[in-house]
Amino acid sequence: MKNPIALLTLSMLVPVTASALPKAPFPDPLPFPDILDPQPPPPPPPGGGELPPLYVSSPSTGDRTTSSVAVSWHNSSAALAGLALERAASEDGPYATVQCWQPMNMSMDFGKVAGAASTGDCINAAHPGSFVDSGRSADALQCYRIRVWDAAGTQMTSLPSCAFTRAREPNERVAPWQARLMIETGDVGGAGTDDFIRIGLNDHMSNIQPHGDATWLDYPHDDFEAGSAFTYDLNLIEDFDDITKLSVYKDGTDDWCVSRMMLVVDRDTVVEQDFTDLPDGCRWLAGKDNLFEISHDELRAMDSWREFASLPPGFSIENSALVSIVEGAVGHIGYSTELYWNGDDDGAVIDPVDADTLHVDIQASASVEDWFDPTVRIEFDADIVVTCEPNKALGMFDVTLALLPTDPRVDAEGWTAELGEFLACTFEWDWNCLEEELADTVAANLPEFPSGSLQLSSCPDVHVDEFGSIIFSLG
Ligand SMILES: [Ca+2]
Ligand SMILES: [Ca+2]
Ligand SMILES: [Ca+2]
Repeated sequence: MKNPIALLTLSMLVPVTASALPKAPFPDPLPFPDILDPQPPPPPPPGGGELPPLYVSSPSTGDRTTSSVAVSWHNSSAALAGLALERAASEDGPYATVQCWQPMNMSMDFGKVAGAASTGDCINAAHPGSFVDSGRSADALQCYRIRVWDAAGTQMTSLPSCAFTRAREPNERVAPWQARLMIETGDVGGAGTDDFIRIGLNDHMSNIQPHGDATWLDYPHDDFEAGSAFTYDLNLIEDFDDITKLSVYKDGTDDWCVSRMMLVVDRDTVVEQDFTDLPDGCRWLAGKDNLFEISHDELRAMDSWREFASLPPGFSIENSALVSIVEGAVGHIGYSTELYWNGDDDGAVIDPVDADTLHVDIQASASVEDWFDPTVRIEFDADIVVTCEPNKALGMFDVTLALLPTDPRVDAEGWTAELGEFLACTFEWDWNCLEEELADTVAANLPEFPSGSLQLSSCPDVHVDEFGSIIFSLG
């Protein structure tokens, strides 16, 4: 197993502050349909005739605090007599009215509207299209839907949208600098798999906030073989408390049995699962039962979760940790591109260039239909950029560190033109465009780590050593 970071730590000196980390800019591929995105109102009928009759569309959730959620919606139907915003503690309800709007000039008979709010509770005005729902509990799911009715008493109810209120105030939040998952595969017959595995740190459905923080796992070796264990770097998340669900999803038909897993965030173990007491000594993900989840409430009830304390990265980031991050990022991208790891010759090598530059050299393979799979080389230099600003309130310095790739380049081992021709670029008359896209995608996704903000008592000297590790020293 790879030792992530540093032999020495700054744990007594360096609290990690809450700060936003950039998120991966590429969309995560989801095997589930995104069916519940808030929708704009339907277009007016052709020819500019009458407005469509009563309609309703899902609300969307916006800013979240520890006690409120901003909700907005569309509805401008001419048939609308009243509109209610409803809330529940889960998607399935039961829903209760938060607020409703009923302009006086809309005549209607409330007696006909079963379940609608009473006349007295509605505001005598047109609905505003948005509402900040306050007085909520922290770190709790809030689900919203819209109910509308017309003057004849016809009602419609939208699909729900949900959001977790924030768990902590902004100055108390933790923006993790590292998230890793150790996975051990069971040792019984057929326990290993060659399927893709996706680890989710929150929901995969787009109507829930937060959602979509997930990583496809693939390193340049045969992953998830029986009896093996490996630690995977996961894509980072902006806010530790946005880990609202831990899921393990298997995409494919090769059954898999997991014996242990452990989620480690900022060097602190937050979730441990041991399935060795089960009949096969492991938990099967097989057939349609291909998803294992630990819910928000289960996570929050764990002692290891409640006792989470982020530890800083320490005095160095070892070369092996940097290589692991790069290989994890390429494996994740591989799920949605033609890039993949093929055998022991593939992988990443990171070498020093000078005191503040690393050279990254990735060898992977590309799958090409009806052809052989060429080897693909991706290379770039990564400049280490350090900022250090005084934090007067704390009498400390806010320090950030980023790896900025320069001049990424890709070569498909002598078969550049053929690779382009066989892949997506044919119609753009640019046989290299897939390669350029790959290089940009890889480069854009690598410098995520370590880019959190640290607080130090002085500005550090940061340099690359002869082994291609990053060393911090306090002046
Ligand atoms: Ca299997
Ligand atoms: Ca495998
Ligand atoms: Ca692999």
